[in-house]
Amino acid sequence: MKDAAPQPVRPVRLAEYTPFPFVVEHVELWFTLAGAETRVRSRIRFAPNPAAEPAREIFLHGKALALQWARIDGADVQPETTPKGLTCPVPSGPFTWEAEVQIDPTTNTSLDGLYTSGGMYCTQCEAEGFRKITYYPDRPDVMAPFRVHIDSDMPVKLSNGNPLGDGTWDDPWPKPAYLFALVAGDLRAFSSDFTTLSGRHVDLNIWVRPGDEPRAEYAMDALIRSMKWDEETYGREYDLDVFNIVAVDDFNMGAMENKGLNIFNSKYVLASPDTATDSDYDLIEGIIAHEYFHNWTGNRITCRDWFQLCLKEGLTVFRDQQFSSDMRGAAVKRITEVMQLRARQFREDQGPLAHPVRPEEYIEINNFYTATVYEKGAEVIHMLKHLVGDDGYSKALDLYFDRHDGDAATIEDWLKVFEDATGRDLTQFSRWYSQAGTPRLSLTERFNDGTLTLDFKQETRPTPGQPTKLPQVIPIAVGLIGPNGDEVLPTTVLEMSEAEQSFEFTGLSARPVASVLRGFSAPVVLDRPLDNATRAFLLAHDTDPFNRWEAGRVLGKEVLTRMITEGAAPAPDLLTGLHRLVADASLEPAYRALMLGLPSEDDLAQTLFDSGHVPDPAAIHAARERLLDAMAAEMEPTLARLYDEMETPAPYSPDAEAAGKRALRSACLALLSRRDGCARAQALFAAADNMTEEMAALATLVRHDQGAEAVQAFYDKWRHDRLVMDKWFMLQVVHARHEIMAETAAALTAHPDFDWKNPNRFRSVLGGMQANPAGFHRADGAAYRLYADWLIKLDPVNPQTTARMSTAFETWARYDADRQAMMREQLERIAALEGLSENTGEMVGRILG
Ligand code: 0A1
Ligand code: ZN
Repeated sequence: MKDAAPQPVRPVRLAEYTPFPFVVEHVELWFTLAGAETRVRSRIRFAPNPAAEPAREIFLHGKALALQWARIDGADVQPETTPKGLTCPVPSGPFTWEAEVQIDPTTNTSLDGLYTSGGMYCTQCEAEGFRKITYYPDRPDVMAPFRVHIDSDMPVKLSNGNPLGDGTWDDPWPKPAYLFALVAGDLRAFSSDFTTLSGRHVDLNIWVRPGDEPRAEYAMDALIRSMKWDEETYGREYDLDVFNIVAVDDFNMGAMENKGLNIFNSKYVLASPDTATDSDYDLIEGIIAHEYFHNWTGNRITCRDWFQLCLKEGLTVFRDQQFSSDMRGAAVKRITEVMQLRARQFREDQGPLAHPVRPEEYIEINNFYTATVYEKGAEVIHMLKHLVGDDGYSKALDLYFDRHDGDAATIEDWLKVFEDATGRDLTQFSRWYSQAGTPRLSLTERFNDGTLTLDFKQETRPTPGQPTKLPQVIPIAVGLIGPNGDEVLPTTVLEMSEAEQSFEFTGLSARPVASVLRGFSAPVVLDRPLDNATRAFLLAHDTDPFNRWEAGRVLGKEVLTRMITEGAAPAPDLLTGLHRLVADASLEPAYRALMLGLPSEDDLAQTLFDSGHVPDPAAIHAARERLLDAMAAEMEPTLARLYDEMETPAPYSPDAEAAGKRALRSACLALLSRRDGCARAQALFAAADNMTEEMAALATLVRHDQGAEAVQAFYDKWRHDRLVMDKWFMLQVVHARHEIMAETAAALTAHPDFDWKNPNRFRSVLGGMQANPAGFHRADGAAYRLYADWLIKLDPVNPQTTARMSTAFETWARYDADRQAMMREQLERIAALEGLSENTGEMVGRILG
């Protein structure tokens, strides 16, 4: 422990952007992959940047590099080096920089830069990993074509662009260094090909470890569908002769869009019916699409600086959401998106880590790959599309690709194409990019003489660094339902731009019920006082499928709130309303499965906190359990019938329809186990021929404390399979009784298979703890201590993953004084560590406030 507080680090600021004084005309790299003595030689052609102030010296980023020699135009130079890079005097015109560095990928546990994973070499350069490979202007606005030579014993040697043979690769498309990639290993390909709209033949390969080839089939199928979809929907074609994807086991994030050489966490590539769940298939499809779509939104058009991260991420998430919606059905997809947005982004936006979609400063950019940048960034585009219409959106996007291909662009450039294509002024709209916090929209209603008036107010609470907020443009999609359940006004988009604004609907013969914020047309919290009966009416009759689900959600939340704060009983309106929907065979099974889901414990904690209560995690858990018991009792015969009807025939197929049936069947199983002593779960566990049902059965058994034998059997069956074992670890923690969750997690971290340096394995236990809120917030603080112990252990090994995982504590301010003190104690213990990474230091500092 240190005596003094850590030295403050100076943040990087958007306002201080200046262009780099040089352009890079070409980069050539020679890698000699020799374990701990790996060498990287570079030859870089620089020229003065006409758009910047002339400079007589150059600064190149570099981190943990052993410089062997450096030359400018063939003459030796002795640059001045620091832990962050080097500075060297340069000629006034164009010049060639050459240098050689030695690096050690074998001990690089940060998984950033060049590292080894399971005997293969691979790279991760976003956001600032390239500087750990060689000296370079490692900033996204410096774009250059690259040629790469790889000298290695490994049979497969890959880099960006097109292969020239013998481990040499040429990427003609200028790119920033964060899109550089290199892989070398004993790999096998699952291969296919694709012919683009204009007739370019593209070889497609997914590289995996020997034996895993069959498990890449689904990812390949998703890739081909993504390539076709981007041609049909956005007119975007692929632009190289080959597209490679590599699966690696040790990876900090989901996947990475390196030009022509995407690198994936193996969890998001490999799938077979016996090892992957429906949800894995769904994620693989979405992430394959996301990374592929980056080829245009991210790679061909990149970001000027990291403050513009949402330019590529918000748009690419929006595009992958559109794709999944086309593949799997719009209503179910939208509901799951919104559930995730609320669980991750609203939580972030309402706590100490709130930041704008385009942040204005950072210490460590890796801490800003957040739900706000990604998911709220996508919601902002969703709203833009509402405001300008489908036609306006498509004109603006065509203009964006035309005008900015090859650029490192900004949010201003992005908004300008919408203004130019549609004639709309987006000045006020741009506040969505600069103001943090979730707007709260409140609604009251009046009906007089055939006129319905909706009175809206918007308010955004202060967030760190932003004490006051201005009104934002909020598209509010509204429909009206008549008393007999018929729609009397189809969906219409109201545009709210004032702090308070009213909208009138005239000529109505009877008072309708308004369906407001249809399809979740804006990322806001809607506060609308409504009685149970009206909510139940919307649950039965809303013609907008999202809002029909939402009516059940809000009703569920209100019922649970009353159960927790007033000891009320589960409301019959909710039970009968849900029962009717679940039994309605005209609705798709996936949608009915979502109807059976209740608001999460974390969501309820935030709702209670917002309404002035101090949430008690154990009481929240208990109320939810009581409501689930009541639902099971109310619906038992229907659930039993559906459980049988929703059985899917062998062989397993991951398609959306079959997955929907299994989702409904699993939801029925979970409720029925409250009535049948887990008889069905035991039988299903013994008989399941696919991982979706095997996991559903095992989770149910663990939840009811009947899992001991099944847990052992599952381990014996799957111990050889890393991805399945991740599930085994996680499931036991997530579904543990909250009273013993901390001990369960502690025991699992002592298990010989708990390879904690592997991020997937680490996240399976520690992420599992977060997903069990009553266990995480146990009154004696045992889980807080265990969690912090592991963050402390991981930080020196892998700062990025540690920093991300520290968000488990971001909600500390919601809870009672004892829990607050215990959580702060852990955060302060971490903050005081000697040698704490800047990544974790920044996060913990912001969480403490
Ligand atoms: N651009 C990737 C996400 C990503 C970001 C950072 C990484 O390493 C620190 C890795 C991946 C995406 O959006 O998929
Ligand atoms: Zn992305």
